[in-house]
Amino acid sequence: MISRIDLRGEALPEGSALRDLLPRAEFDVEAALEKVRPICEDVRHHGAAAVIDYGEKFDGVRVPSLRVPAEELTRALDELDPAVRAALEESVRRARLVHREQRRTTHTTQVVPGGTVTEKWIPVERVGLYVPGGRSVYPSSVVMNVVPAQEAGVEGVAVASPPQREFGGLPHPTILAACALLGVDEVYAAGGAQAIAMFAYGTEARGDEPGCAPVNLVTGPGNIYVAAAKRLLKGRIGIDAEAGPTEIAILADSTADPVHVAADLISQAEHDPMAASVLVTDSEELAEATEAELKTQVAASKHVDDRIVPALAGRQSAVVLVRDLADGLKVVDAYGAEHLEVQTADAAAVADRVRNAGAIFVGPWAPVSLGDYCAGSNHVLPTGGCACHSSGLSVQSFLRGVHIVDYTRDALADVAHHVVTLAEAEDLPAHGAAIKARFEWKVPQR
Ligand code: HSO
Ligand code: ZN
Repeated sequence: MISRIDLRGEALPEGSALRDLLPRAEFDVEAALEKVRPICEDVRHHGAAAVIDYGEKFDGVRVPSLRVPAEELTRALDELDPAVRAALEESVRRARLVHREQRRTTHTTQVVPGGTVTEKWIPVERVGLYVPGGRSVYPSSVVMNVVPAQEAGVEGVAVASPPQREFGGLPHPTILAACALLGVDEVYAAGGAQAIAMFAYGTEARGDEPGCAPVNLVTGPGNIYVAAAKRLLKGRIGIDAEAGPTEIAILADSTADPVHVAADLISQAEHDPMAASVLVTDSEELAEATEAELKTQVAASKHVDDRIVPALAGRQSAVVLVRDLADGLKVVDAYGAEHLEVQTADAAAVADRVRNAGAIFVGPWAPVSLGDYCAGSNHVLPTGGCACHSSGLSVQSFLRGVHIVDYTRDALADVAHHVVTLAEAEDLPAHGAAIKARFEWKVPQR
């Protein structure tokens, strides 16, 4: 059901050579670009009408209005299963605790007497949060997008999620309920590339229905067309990341429990036939026990044929055997998983040695499922190896750091000669002149 890669033979190669030995899903955003380009252009020129037409084409339902009426949000929250509501409230509470503490504070550095640089963190004015529909209806993703935006102090928060035919063209009721729970009242029944284009270009008001004002930043996971639209519109809007299929890597030794390891590998395979589940271990016994356990647990799972089996059997998933944990660490660093579990002896110390992962889950009692819902951490994380250079969604994603430069006459005079020298070295004499003009066209001598 899951393939094996045996790296115990010789010394591990470095860098990209090692990466090439490891499994990874193909997620060819480039190929989807040509498909989404005309969609984005249509939305740019025809606004809401184009978004509605594409919704009819791709989601199979023509929405009466893009903007979800306020009473539908209230109704969805009223009708939400009380147990789901309580769980979402706990998820929100924990996420707020963590995200509130991420808020960076304004800091002033006195560079020289009379010369300061203050770094001020200013929230983005207006954001569009994308929440997928279809196979993945995740109210938890509403929480993971909205909480950091709110904790950052973003004033304009709009959510878009695909219209669902069985709900009369509204987004899924649990998505609406989660928005209502979080106090988000601007929700659009729009999905795919057309939703991202709607956020980027805005749409006009139609009759009583208000338009969608353009946003500055779009965040949230989505399918390949959402990723392609983000890539296409990046620049006009800011984006968080181009989310690919979900990934779990588990670094485990002989102390790990194969029942837990198998359950956790299946837990992310359940998302998507393209999801990746990778076990990296120095223990052949654990590898064998996990493979046997996978068979038993998969047989007792839901979503088996459409997601779990193709995900585990796909070339993106594998059991990777390594000589020792040091090699295991090299492998997980080269892979840069979205989620990495460390299930080894002294797991905290081993986890501390990891460089590349979107989020790290330490020991037997911190499975990825906990992080997906109720750890307090964020579950919108870098995929496809992007953990080597990017972070998951956080309050920081919604803030911009602005430098405020404040110098007195004396402080400028002290450094004027250096500025003029560098300006001349770069053949930019007007830069130097902007300094000299303040001192009777002379460079102050200090
Ligand atoms: N594991 C997914 C997030 C998710 N899981 C939502 C359950 N619901 C990507 O991090
Ligand atoms: Zn998940």
